[in-house]
Amino acid sequence: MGCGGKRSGMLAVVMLWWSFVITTATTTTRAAANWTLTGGNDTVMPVGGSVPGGVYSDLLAAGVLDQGDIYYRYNDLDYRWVSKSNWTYSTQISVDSSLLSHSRVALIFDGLDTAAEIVVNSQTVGYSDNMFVRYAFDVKDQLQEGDSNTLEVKFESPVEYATRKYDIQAEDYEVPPKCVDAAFKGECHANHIRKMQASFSWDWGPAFPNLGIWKDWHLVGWDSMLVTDVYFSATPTSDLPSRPDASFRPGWNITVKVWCDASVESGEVEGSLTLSLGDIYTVKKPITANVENYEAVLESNFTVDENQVDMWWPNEYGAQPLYPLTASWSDAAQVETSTKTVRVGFRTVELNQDYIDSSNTSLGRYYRMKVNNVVMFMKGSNWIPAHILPEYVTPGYTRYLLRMAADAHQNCMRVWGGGIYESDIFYETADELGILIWEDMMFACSMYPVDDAFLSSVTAEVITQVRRLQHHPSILLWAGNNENEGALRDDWYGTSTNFDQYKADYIKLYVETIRPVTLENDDTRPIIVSSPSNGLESEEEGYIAENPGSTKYGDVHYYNYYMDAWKGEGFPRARFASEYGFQSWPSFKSMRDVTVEEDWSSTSAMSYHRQHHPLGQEELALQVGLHLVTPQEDGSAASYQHYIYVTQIHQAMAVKMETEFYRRWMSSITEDGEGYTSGALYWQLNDVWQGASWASVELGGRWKMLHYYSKNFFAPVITSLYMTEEDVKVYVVSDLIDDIQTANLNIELHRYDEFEPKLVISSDISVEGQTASEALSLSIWNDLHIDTHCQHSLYDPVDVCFVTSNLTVADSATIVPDNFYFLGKPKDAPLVHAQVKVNSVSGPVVSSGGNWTFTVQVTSDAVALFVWMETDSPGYFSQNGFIMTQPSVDVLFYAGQEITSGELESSLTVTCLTDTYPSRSHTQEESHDMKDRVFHPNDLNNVIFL
Ligand code: BMA
Repeated sequence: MGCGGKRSGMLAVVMLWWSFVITTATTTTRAAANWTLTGGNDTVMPVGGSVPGGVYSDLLAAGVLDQGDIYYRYNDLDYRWVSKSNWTYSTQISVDSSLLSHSRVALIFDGLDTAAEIVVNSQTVGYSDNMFVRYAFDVKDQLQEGDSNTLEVKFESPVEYATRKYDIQAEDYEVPPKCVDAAFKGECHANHIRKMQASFSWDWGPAFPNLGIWKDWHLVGWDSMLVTDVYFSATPTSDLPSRPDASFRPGWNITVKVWCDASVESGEVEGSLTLSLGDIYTVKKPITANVENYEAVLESNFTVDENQVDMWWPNEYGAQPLYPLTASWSDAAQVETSTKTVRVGFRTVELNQDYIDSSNTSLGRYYRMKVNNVVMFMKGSNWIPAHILPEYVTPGYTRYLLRMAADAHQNCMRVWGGGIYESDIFYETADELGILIWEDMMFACSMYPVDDAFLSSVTAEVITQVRRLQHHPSILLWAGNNENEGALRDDWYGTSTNFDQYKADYIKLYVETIRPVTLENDDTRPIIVSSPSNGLESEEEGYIAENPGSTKYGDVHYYNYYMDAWKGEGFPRARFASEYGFQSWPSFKSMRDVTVEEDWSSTSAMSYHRQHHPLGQEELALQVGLHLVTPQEDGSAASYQHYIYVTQIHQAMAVKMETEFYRRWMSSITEDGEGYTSGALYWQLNDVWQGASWASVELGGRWKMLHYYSKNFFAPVITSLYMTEEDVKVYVVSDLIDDIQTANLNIELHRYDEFEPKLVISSDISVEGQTASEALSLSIWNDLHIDTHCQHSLYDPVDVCFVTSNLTVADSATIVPDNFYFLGKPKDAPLVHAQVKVNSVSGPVVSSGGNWTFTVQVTSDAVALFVWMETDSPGYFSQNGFIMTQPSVDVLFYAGQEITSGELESSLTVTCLTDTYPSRSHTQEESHDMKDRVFHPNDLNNVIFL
């Protein structure tokens, strides 16, 4: 049936909330849609419901959850009953004759979380079983004219649904894991429900198995076709140079596909497609669309000439110009029009997996990203959901987190497979900031069922998401899952007894379902089966490689909580490090909001409750104790703050050393083929709650020390130091395309007990672009002369001194952050108890963009380690957690809200490492150990005995 079958001239839309979608509409009755939430297995009176929204936030707003914030103390456990109950969202809607006059009327949900029966005027119109699918239910026959149409979405408890599905599956064979580790305090069988896997708990987050109408909904009547998604492919008409060049503006061959929802199930639909790309190209052409299963895809090819558009570049490689692409479908009579606008960018992406040496394949393959034909080192982090309840995530918060990543020089972010396909605003912001998105499909750390119903739900999910996201220039690649190849090969869940079955299932799901469905809808970017994997090598080995953690192929996830990370050596020389990290606790300011005094210690029941990583507290204590004096805790807020502070130091330092290691291996390779590391994405950028985790930014946006450090270790040019047996190696790593002809490298040898450096080694160097190279190798005895400079009657010379590095680039705007390296361990060092304070706060300087910047002058009377400032005011500092080798340092504070310098000053606190040492009031007799004694500079010897 063509569009001649339509009966009325206008398209009626009751709900229309697609971003950038304009559809000729006759009615909009969203205001009338007041939702009611009922359920709780009949224990709860009906309350107001929010759409989009979720059951936890609605029950909280209604006062049913009466113990306050969902994250307060043990509320995650106390509120768990919510997820074990069934709930119904219902509303009454008014429908007019014009809506019903259309040939198709559908109730469209952009997202239902998760298992629900959809009922219109007491008649079931369909079911949902996947949080990531866009559902369209035909409702023309069920609706009636007037304002008393009832719409009900009846959700089954996700916990019970998953258990039910697990039980059915287990009658055949079990699909593990049966349950999360007890340390997660979570719910079982998340792998049997297509919903945010982490909502059942994770090793960094609580279980809040939400349910509700989590995205927008629309009631739409139409007679021809609705534009749902727009595909964009751009291939340059000439070879791209291998260096970024803003003046190079090639021509592009463009393919646009427009996916439409048709009003008819099959047949031909007449109409016209109008496409416009900014003011560069417009076309309107008549089309006969072929409809199958209510869908049509319209294709158009055209060319953009040279010098018409600028290329899109990742962060710090160039600009991110975006062009509006509008697709409109009009029926033949030109009365019904559906339009969608997306923003596109002109760039190419490639995951290069060439053999390192085709004449010696045993060296393995590259795993490097080429964007616009330029090989780029990927610097970034892993993204988890911004809150355990998606309805609490504002566009502003999403933007903020991405901006903080871009500010810290990140050009890549992995959307991890246990969360959600992110919001439109997330990808739009990534497009604007030049952050390349490594997009996992939402499967993580599990085996998955492969029955027909499951596979067809996954197919619908992949279609929904790939079509929604395809046009974003920021998306770098698709990855089928998180860690499931490794889980199977290394038998994480006892699958080895039935390995062939699980392997066959794995191939069915990722290789035979997800991959082809993805490629059918997006042939413009790479898809890898698993993340991590050995890439092509995994494929050649039948998808489950013998050693998926190989350093010669693909990407690697590496965690080791027993190593001495501060040495800066011993990490895998991987091709691509897509996950690695260490834990810490969020600030006291964050913890204070959700705890009470009795919780304030590392060994409290609350600390164990919020430490979901098995043995996490013990490993954290071990890691802290490797390098730092473990603060004594006495249950006071002050000692708890010291504990938090040292965990953040440990994390910042360990991740810094590991990241620098990966960067140092960017351009060299061992004889065995290890090296040529092409990316470092630390785990993890953000947090879902206030608990122990690997995050660099706390829930709410406060920076942990790691985030400050990341701004330095991800800088385009860095110096990086590490020590072999007797030599300090000084590397310079540059991501810049161009060489730096002249730079001055200064290495200083410092004692912990005096400001003046003992030795300065200065050297003029040149820095090769996109290269990591050893600039200096300094023998600690013969070059640094630590035997003379670092003498101390009680100490080993390596413990008395540390080294700083500084690189000044002549004639360039390139600012290279200063760096440092401890020859020994701070816990063994003769630290002076420094008096560090905020001397003054001046400003603000208000920029034209309305940014408020203050200058904070920090002073110290001795060398101070890990100088850490905190304030209640939103904002962040230009540096924090730094080493003071001078009596005074100016630090900028970028305020997130309007404040006075006085207000800022009075809220500022500053801590340095020796503040966490046992108090000076301890006498020698009181101390169990001489090492507990701390002296003030005025004290005898001016040292701390450790
Ligand atoms: C990896 C991730 C997550 C996890 C993290 C820290 O396994 O993929 O599953 O949170 O390590 O353990």
